[in-house]
Order: sequence, then structure tokens, then C-alpha cells
Amino acid sequence: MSTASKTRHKYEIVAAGIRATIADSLGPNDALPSERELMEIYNVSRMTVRAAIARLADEGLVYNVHGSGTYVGSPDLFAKAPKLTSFTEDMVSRGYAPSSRVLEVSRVAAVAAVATRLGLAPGGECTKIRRLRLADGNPMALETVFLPGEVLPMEEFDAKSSLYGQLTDRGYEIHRAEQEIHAVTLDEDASGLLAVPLGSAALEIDRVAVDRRGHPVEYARTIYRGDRYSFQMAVSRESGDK
Ligand code: 16G
Repeated sequence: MSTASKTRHKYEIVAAGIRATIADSLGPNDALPSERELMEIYNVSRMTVRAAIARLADEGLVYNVHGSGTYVGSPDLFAKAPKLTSFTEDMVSRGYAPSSRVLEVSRVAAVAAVATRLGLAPGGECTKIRRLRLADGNPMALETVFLPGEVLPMEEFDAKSSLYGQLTDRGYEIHRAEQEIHAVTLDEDASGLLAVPLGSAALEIDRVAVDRRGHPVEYARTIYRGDRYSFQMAVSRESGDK
């Protein structure tokens, strides 16, 4: 067993095995082997099999039918399942060339709303980064990010490269996030920067992202131009849901 697989959780190894089986020999809506069979194939407990399947279901790769079993999902559905991406990755996947203009990098004391989301004491030190984000050289989004000071001291932010790339290099790889999406209208400052008329509609996505240990790493507010950006997500319904 390699060092890499020793440090992986057992359920991740089982999930990887099932992913390979699906890729090699199963199609959409085919049944996966039963829990018992998977326990035997991988020599693991029922709990481990369930954790592996829950992971694959989260990814949209499989779905459960209550009382029947687990089946392979449809590729177009999981292709649309929202992935946790950086602006850079998001734009590249949409066929745009991303770039940024840094508007502010500063050290600030966290106000209550920021402190709560980042798990800091009120007034705790954080780094604030405000950037205009461009796609093919045209404004796409206006973004304000707060990070705990020790995660990224302001002096160490590299304005030319992806924030998520820098966080990964520093040992704070973003793993999960909670997001809230709402409609906003743009004030003079935001509409000027985004190059749209004052009062235009826009989409704000607020994200609190955590690393693998579950520690909050960023609180970001990204305001996307309503005429250039849409947010797609796949939704599903388990049989038996009321
Ligand atoms: C996205 C994220 C934002 C993150 C940024 C990093 C959403 C809603 N927000 O804009 O939270 O800080 O990407 O981008 O997706 P970067 O790595 O390209 O600098």
C-alpha cells in the first residue's frame, strides 16, 4: 500500500473503487452491487460502504432508491452539479480568459458579521481583498473577501495569481463552502466598476468556505453582473421524498 493510500480514509478508497467500476463497466441507471456485496469486495464494514456511497451521491455520481438500492446517475445531471470552484476555474470552464484588477488589500478588524462567519473574536485581525474580476477583459464580478489574518497576511497576497491557488500552497486548501445567493441592485460605485447602468440588477453570492479540517478560511461576497452571469445547479428528488 502506498503512503498516499495509507493516509486516505477507508471510505475514500472504496469510493474510488466504485468510481472506477462505474467508469469501466456501468452505465446510467445501472444498479451498483448491494451493500453486502460491496462489504465483501472491499472487506470493509457497512458503515464504510455507506460513507463511500454518500460521498458518491454528494458528487451526483450515484443515487439511492429507497428500499431498492443504489444506481448510477445520469452524466448530464452530474455534469451540472455545482462544483466548488474559484473564479479562475469558473471562467475557464465557461470559455473566458479570467483576469483581475485589485481595488484594495488591507488589514482590518473583523466586524461582527465577518467575525462570526470566520470563527474569530469580534475585532480579530483579518485580511480584506477587494477585486474587480474580468472575463475576456470585461468586468464580470466585484468581489470582497475576508480571510483570518494568519491564513493570509496582507503583505503575502500575490495580486497576480489565483487566491485559491495561494491558499492551497499555504496549506489551507478550500474543501467545502456554504453559499447564499440573492438579487441586488447596483449602487453608483458598483455599477461604475462593473460598467453597467446605475441600479442594474445583479446576482450576489456570499460564500463561507472551510478547509479539510473544517476551519473557516474565507468569507467572500461576489457580485456578478446580471446580464453576463447565471448560476446553474442540478437538483434531485429521492423516491419517497414528501
Ligand atoms: C470565486 C469565489 C470566491 C473566491 C474566488 C477565488 C464564488 C461565489 N466565489 O469568486 O469565494 O474567493 O473565487 O478566486 O464562486 P481566484 O482563486 O480565482 O482568485
